[in-house]
Amino acid sequence: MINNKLIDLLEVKYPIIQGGMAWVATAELAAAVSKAGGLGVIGCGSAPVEVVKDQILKVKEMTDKPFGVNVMLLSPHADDIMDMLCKEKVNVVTTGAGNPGKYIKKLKDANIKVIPVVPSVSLAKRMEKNGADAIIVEGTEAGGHIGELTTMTIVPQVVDAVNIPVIAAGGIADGRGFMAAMALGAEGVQIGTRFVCSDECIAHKEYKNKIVESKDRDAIVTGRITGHPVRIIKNKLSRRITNLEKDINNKDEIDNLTIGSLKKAVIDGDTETGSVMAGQSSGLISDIKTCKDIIEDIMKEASELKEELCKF
Ligand code: TUI
Repeated sequence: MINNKLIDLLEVKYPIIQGGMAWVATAELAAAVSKAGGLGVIGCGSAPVEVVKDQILKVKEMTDKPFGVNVMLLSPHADDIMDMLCKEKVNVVTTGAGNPGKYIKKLKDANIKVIPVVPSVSLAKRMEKNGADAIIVEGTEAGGHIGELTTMTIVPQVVDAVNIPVIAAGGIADGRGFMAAMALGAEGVQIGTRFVCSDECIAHKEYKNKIVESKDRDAIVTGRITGHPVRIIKNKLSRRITNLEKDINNKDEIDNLTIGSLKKAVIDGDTETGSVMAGQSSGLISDIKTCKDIIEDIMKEASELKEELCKF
């Protein structure tokens, strides 16, 4: 691919960034994606600094390719993790669930590329002003903690509003989604859920199966009343939360129900009372394959589509 700003910025073969999903995006997944030519990303979630550092060392042992770390800004360890990342000189930091403004200068001084995930035009503009190298714009189709706007509408608005490269996220799982994102003006994509259903992902097989088996309307949103909307696959937990959401006084009970629920699903394989975070693209995913096959199939489908679309 020629003239792609994201490929130049990240020094990767393909403009595909893997989502930094808590518990799921371990060293194994990040290394596999980076080896396959994308940008693998370790997801910190709420893990303490030593755990994240171990994961970084593990990826460095597995590959010389560039990789990134996603810092979830609601984590109590975010400050310490940022300091450690500057020392470890990772290539890229992506952030989620908050405004990373106060960390950008320190990361840039350590020669780290900073790519915040944002759900809106205003935050994208602020991040560009603060020195971000690129922006991941995540639509509400994504899994986990989400914003309100769709990928289709927010990506082109951010493309028009900033001059740094824009990466589209939310709902992208195949070559069609990739090409749609490029048509909206993105320089690349971030993909999460499709990579959960990979051989290298350490998530429990029941977690992967739950995504593979899910259909178009199964990835629903819980937690709107708590102010932390989270997209998960429908199950016993989601039904319980949906019921509790009928009464605003149940806010604390809902928050308590979600603590530890992601680990329960990802690690223990309890996909009924655990939280199976996944995006709307779950309905598009019907198999588990290697990260290399995922990436190469996306790029092959995209390049075939390019020929098709040139007819118009
Ligand atoms: O961060 C994500 N996805 C996540 S984080 C996560 S862990 C978690 N679990 C339960 C509750 C909360 C978090 C699971 N999935 N995606 C990136 C993302 N960032 N989506 C939306 C945002 C975001 C939201 C508000 C980014 C910035 C922001 O700024 C608000 C402000 O401070 O101005």
